[in-house]
Amino acid sequence: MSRFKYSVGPWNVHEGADAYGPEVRDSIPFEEKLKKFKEIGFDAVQFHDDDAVPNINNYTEEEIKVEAAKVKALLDKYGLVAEFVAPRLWFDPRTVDGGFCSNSAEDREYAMWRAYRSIDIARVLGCDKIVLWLAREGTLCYESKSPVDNTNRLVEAINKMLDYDKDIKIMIETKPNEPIDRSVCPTLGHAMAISAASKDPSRVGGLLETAHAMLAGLDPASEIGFALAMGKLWGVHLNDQNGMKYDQDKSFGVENLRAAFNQIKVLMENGFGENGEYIGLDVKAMRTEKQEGSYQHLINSLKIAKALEAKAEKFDYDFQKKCVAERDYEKLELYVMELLMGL
Ligand code: GLO
Ligand code: MG
Repeated sequence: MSRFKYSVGPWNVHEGADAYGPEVRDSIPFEEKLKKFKEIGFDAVQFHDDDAVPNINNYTEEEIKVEAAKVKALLDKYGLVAEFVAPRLWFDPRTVDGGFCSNSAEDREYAMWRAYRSIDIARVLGCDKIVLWLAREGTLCYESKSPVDNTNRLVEAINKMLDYDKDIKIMIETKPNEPIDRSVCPTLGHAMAISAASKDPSRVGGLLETAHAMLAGLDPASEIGFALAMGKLWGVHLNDQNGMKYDQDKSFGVENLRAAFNQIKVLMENGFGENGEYIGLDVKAMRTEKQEGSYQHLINSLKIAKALEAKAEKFDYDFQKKCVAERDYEKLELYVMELLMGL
């Protein structure tokens, strides 16, 4: 029995296209995905605004709420809830130079429109969390934008969102690069500073994704611990990553098992989930996977996460204290390895 509740996004079951090649699997209808998510053992679903309301640009504000209500009915039908809604500010031609930090005032306004619509959709779906994954906020050509303006524009956009809805909470999902070169908000330390600079720090927190921490050259469990210490870790995207290269979104724990164990352990030690937080698994299937394997990476990630919960449950804190008292960290390290290897 897991102590955590797990969440997933519809984009985590995908057709396998990458920057160098087209789709290799068929699309699976949204409702079918929901049904399967529940069967596999997920409790909640994550949304982009246009996952909930496809072709969002073609609808009026009222129509968007009507469309979102249909999705809410589907969630109810399968006993699922919505965890968050994230404005997708990286697809539309108006977000080509960023959203909130775009050099074009008109495009910044469009980004705010998407942010407000995401809040409306979240409300209809029955959740109060908005995720900002700031995909294109930063620079490709360094001299094209001022880092000071970028930061101020981000704070300004967040303040407007906080004003728009007095109960909404914003989680910044940090990432140092990809698709942007130099991101405006690369680490959770940056997210915490943006939170402190906002008009209501109590409603601005962070979401840590394993792969994103590794891309920044940081240890994911330590990033998680840092935000937990601030009381501002409201979501995680657990996955894995083999070194500092393109964002891989590999199944949780498959590359760095000990680091994965320590992510689960720090979440458990600090009561993550007790205020309704979910563990999101932001994982993608390998492109080699066949149609039948469209969900295998999710099944694997859940299995590994739960197995690591059981390992963390077994962790001998008395032994750890003894090793610390004797300052025998070699002994402690071997103990951890034996625990993980089942020796
Ligand atoms: C990409 C991000 C992305 C976000 C999602 C929700 O690197 O991890 O998958 O998590 O868009 O905001
Ligand atoms: Mg993510």
